[in-house]
Amino acid sequence: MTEANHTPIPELYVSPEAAAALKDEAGNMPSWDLTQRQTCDLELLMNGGFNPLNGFMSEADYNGVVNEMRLADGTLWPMPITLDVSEKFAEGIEPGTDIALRDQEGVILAVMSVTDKWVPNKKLEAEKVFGAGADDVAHPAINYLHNTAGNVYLGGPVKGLQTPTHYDFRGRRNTPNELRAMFKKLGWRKVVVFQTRNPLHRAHQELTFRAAREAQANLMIHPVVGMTKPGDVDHFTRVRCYEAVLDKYPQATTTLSLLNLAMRMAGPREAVWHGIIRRNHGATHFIVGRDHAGPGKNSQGVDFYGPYDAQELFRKHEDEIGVKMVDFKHMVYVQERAQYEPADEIEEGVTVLNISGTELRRRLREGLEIPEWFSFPEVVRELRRNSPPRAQQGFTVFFTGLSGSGKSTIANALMVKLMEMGGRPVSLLDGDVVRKHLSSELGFSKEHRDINIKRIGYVASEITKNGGIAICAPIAPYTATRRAVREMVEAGGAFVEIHVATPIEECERRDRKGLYKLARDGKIKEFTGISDPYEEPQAPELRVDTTAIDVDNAAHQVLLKLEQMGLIGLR
Ligand code: PPS
Repeated sequence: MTEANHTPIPELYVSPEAAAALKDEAGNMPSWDLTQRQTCDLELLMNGGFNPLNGFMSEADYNGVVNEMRLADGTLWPMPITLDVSEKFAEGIEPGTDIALRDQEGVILAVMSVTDKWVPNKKLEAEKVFGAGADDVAHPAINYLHNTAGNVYLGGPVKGLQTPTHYDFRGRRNTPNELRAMFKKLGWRKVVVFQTRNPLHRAHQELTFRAAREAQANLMIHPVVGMTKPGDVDHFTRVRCYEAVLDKYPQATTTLSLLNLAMRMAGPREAVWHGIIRRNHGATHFIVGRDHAGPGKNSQGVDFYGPYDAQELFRKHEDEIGVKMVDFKHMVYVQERAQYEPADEIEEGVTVLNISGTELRRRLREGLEIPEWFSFPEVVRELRRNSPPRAQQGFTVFFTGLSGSGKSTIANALMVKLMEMGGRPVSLLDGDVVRKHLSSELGFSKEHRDINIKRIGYVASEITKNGGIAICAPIAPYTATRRAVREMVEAGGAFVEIHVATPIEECERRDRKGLYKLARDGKIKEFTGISDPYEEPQAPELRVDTTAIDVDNAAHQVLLKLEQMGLIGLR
């Protein structure tokens, strides 16, 4: 186990001739469009990363894995690798059917010969595999189970036709056999692997370097770039950071390779799974911390698994996993000695410095200093580029309120004021204008209003993500739809909801467009506030009522709010 195994591992790819023939046949097979997670799983099935699996799991393997962490033949395997499909697709599929598996662009990657079809007990799967709080969709894998995964699982062996295409960092992506061959060529007999889904800072560099030195082994930084925890730093930024840190290691004994794994955040079970995957990639040692691959906080704000010990489960199965566990030492910076040391080896009375993940994010957000003892300047530069201070990030101002409440007028005034300040491009998505250009075929039913608002939200989120300011001014009468837009936008910047709370009596008294009269006369149906609902926002960032204040004043209140949130700097 402590000597690397350089023998090639079985892959599921068929010969190029067989692939060409299967591709022709596949045109007549039922075809399944893989989800992003399934595409990641398929890649590792095909290239041997999930060896000994030869396809998506059968029902017997699945039951064994969920209940005992073992395949039906007794082999240790902690994670269900299943092909979930919709009930509709499953209707026509029986054991014996071959199905074509396609990526998101429709390219046929593999053919699966279905042997099993069953309806899983998702609740049980969530409980057994992902632990406490089986219905809590704050856990990314439980969320996938309940909100993305189809209700039927199909299992069967897979024949690989083609590897999924990656356009980014191609030189850094390696299959298990490529790594085995490389280790053989370099004469690397011991390889310590470090798994991560975060940028590397000095503490990680110290810990990995130390781990490799203690094991007298070479080191492979093996970050996950498939799917990690929602909210993580994107892999493009991370890989640029890893490449920068690579220079800080001895070149002859350290390498970096990217793993296109879809993580599940399953703590101890995940650690064991990662170990098996790394064994397949030619590792002899694997760095594991007590809280390896943790899912973080549940929807009550409490840690999902509480304090847990992934090392314990790993150690118990070390022989079967086939790689040796190396302790993830918690490294801290000792100011007096100006160096990193393992926290459990430090005597009392010295000054220990540390910056938590939350504190790092705050400093990045607010453009504050990040000291050199904490991270490398190259890494900090990349992170700052990815997460500029708030006053340089994009954001959306979303006005909502009744027809005639003053949304468009304030929005226009705000746009002009922001343009006067300069610095960021501003786009106005006014209700009437959007309905002319983006939503001209839509009416005012609940369904159509929702489509209209989601379109506005999508455009606003794109503008926000790219550093611009989007000002939206639709009625947007439904709370749930406004929440959906908020979520979309917040993935790329701030969302500022302004309720223009001018009472209906005042809106009707003004009746600028004469619409209230028409609505009262029954000439316009489903008119908001008269014959259609308006659900008031419960906690908008700001509420303004234009009954008693003028437009300029209202727009200025919005500016003050933006300033308070750190989104603009008033001169
Ligand atoms: S929604 O509910 O957010 O999709 O509405 P929105 O896109 O903002 O469009 C509202 C403008 O359309 C005019 N209008 C109506 N409003 C409400 N209900 C009905 N039935 C209706 N029919 C036409 C009205 O001029 C709204 O403009 P504003 O600027 O809000 O006065």
